[in-house]
Amino acid sequence: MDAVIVGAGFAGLYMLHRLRGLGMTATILEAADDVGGTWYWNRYPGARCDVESMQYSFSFDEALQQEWRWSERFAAQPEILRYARHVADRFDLRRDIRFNTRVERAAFDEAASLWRLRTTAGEEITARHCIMATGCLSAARLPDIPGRETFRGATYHTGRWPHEPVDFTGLRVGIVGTGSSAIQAIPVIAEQAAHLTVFQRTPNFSIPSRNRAMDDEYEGSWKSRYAERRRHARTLRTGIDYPLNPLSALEVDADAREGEYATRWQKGGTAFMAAFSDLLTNQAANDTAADFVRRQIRAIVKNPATAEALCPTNHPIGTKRICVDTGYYETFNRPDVTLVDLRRTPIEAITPEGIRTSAGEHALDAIVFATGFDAMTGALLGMEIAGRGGETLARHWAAGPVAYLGLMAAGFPNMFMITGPGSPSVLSNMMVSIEQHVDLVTDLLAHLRDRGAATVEADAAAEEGWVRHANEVAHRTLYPRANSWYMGVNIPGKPQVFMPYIGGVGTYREICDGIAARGWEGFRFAPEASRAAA
Ligand code: NA7
Repeated sequence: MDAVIVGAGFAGLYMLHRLRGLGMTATILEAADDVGGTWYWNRYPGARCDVESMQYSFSFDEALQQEWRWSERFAAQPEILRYARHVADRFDLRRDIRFNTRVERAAFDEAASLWRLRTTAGEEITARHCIMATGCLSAARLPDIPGRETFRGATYHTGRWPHEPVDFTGLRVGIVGTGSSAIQAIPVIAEQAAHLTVFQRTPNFSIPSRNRAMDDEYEGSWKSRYAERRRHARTLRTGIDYPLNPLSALEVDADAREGEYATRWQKGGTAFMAAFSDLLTNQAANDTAADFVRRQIRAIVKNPATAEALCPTNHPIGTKRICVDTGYYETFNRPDVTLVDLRRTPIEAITPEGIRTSAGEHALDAIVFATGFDAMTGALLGMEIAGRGGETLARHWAAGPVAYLGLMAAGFPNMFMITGPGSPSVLSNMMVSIEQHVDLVTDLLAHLRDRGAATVEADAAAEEGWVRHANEVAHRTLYPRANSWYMGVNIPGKPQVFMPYIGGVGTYREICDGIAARGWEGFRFAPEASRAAA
């Protein structure tokens, strides 16, 4: 086989399609029993994309993008999963996908120039190239709270939600965490449960989505110029086409600033963070946006103590991923919802009956852990990956992930990471970044074939240079000031480095295109091992 792809989310599906276009043989190995990746696993109540559906979709096929119809401005998980299934069927991808197949080891056989993968069922699969399409937020993380196993009721993780319906009717439910997943789930669970207790360690900033049914005019405005708008989006910082204000928040007067924030708050969604050009680089500018959101929280939430507890104070707005909600803050006005501020009363233990904080026990029938992921590296390091000389990825990344362009790690020939650490990935519209990386890998493999080489790998100096550059760019922004999963802070013992590339989707694409145009600068090509020996 020419290539094995790990993961049948959007990255794996498109990669398979492109490899077939090159005339290559390829198979996807997928742990789940269906396609969809993130959208297969994250089926918690309220799960929804925070990038508009007209943009959170593939652009590679004009007929596909014209024929698919989204029902809402922000699509909910079931609809996005239907879309992933549609893509798999429309391009006849399933015949090359092996479901219920989890990879536990991938090792490069230098003598044969082959990757040897082993599944948890003990099967070995070999291929010339190995493409990791394993996702950035796919290794779900449960917190190390003492007594977790002793709880008598049902427990759930938002990122591993069961496929059978979950009914909270009449139950006392507790939810741990207030990140994007919790902020989407809380209003929906509150509707059903007898009582919902929200255990909050760090409050987050959330912007209303103003989600609504898709209207024909809006859909038409995209579809009539789809190719052109997609091209434009690829040049932007986040890969999302929304109005960007080129002004600094500090160069306009207070009224104009307030007006800009109010308009964006009213329109909803992550475009709020594009209200001014310097919100993520200048603390004083950022403070003006953070203050605006805190004032909205205080205006919405009726109980002043609850409102205060919900106001984020310890990170600049946007430096932890901004949340997008439907009725999140309003939910705390319900009599059957309680906020527990863990900064005042920390969790001591999970007991058979519920969750005990320093203030006493909260009796619960079910606990939802919305406690996030081992982001960007978790899925990769969850496998044993060995490159040249048996060097493992875990050792190579002992001080934090390093990879040239976030695409290839030095010493791991013919292994590619789609949206790996060091690429814009989670700071962007994932669909745009996935398509760009898949296209890049496709071009690189075509080049490899044209020059008759057997392996390509990142040069160690190029890798080091890229990591240095990515770090410099990150430290010009406010992002490193937050204890975020971007920095690996949520995982005990994980090296704290800023993992995604923050230079922007458009800039990153230009850099990659330049590297390709200059004959794939920073990549090393080698002939067939046997031919080299001869
Ligand atoms: P996040 O954003 O990592 O949120 C996890 C939440 O869980 C966050 O509020 C954490 O608080 C909280 N948490 C984690 N461990 C604990 C313990 N031990 N006790 C209390 N609270 C805890 O994950 P999400 O799934 O919401 O979102 C991930 C991304 O998916 C999101 O950004 C979107 O891109 C989609 P903390 O902030 O660490 O104090």
